[in-house]
Amino acid sequence: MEALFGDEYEALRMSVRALAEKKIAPFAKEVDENSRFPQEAFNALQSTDLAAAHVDSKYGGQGADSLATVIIIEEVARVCGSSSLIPAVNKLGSLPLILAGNEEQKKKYLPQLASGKGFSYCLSESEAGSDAAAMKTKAVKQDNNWVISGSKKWISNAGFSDFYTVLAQTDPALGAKGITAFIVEKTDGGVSFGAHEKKMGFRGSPTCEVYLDNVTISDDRRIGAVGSGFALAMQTLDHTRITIAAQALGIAQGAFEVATKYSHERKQFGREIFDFQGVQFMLADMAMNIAAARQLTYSAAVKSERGEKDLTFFSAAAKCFATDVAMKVTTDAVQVLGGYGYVSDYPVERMMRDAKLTQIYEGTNQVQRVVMARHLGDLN
Ligand code: COS
Repeated sequence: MEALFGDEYEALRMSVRALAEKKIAPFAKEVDENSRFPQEAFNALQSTDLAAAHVDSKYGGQGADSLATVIIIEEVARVCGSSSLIPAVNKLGSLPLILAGNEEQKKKYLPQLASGKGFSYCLSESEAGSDAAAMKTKAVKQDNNWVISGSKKWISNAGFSDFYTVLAQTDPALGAKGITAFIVEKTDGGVSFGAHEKKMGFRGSPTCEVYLDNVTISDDRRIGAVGSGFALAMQTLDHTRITIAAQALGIAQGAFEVATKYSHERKQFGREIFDFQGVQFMLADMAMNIAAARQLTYSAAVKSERGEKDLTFFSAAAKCFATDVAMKVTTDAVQVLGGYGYVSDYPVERMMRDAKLTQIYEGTNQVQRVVMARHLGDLN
């Protein structure tokens, strides 16, 4: 961990923080209120190569490692959860290609991703959420083509992204072993999008259904072997659940800072409310839990980078722990601010709404516990 966590990561944190405070934070409230895409954040991240920093420099990206990507997402989430989904979704959508795509596919898509075209991930369906292998979307081989039909639900940045990794059944009789991954482009015939979901939080990030109506693509859009898609989807989540932990960490950090500052400004009974032990204990607990979540998240990121055998356990643990911490911290931050916390003059109510989603997506925290329990044997 020490070897990987050097000064350059702190320098990266400071530069992303400065960018986020100057170019992203000023729009966070209005983006949330109007449920609009955070275009200013996208412009700021794209112009500094942070929107898809994980893309290898060979393909025009920054080649940010897992820990650097976590720090980028954390710092953006500290001021705006919705904006932090830009780098997080780009990594999630493109990771199957990075892990299992061939060189031609990488040369075709990764430079476009680095140059600002988004990449989304299409796994979930209306009847296949936690039970992802129960998906009904199917891909049928016709000569050298695949015809994909079905629909995918709760797809982050749908409509904004140009590219979609779509998981589809290619042999329903085989269950999880009959699923294959494909790259679908927004402009492919038969691709369309549903209305934006009206969400509790993360309102700046479009979430829509993706409809696939006999989308016909050639076999060179298949990622990896036929039937390898479910394992690839799970392997992808092993790496990207850490980015959700990072997002949660950033949201919690942002709420903690607002609550601490407020506790020194707000006076009741003739003194700062910080002077009351009841408030001090809440802030101390927030700081303690954030520090613990950060250690777990960064260790999981290092394990992701090194491909260590207990990654599956650690990524689920980091996601589960950090997102539960974010929910608790943001709820307590609202409590510290009292009536002011409950209205949108301060950002903590938005942060509390955003935190809730982190406990649900990329696998509910109940699924994370299932994953951890199945991988206890990987621990040293
Ligand atoms: N890495 C590589 N391969 C994996 C894997 C991993 N982490 N997890 C599973 N696989 C492969 C294995 O090959 C396994 O086959 P074997 O039995 O031969 O080992 C196959 O996939 C099926 O795995 P499993 O039997 O564990 O699948 P389940 O249907 O029981 O599903 C859970 C397990 C619940 C953990 C999985 O469906 C899941 O993570 N669900 C949540 C999905 C999710 O996160 N959705 C959010 C939307 S994505 S943003």
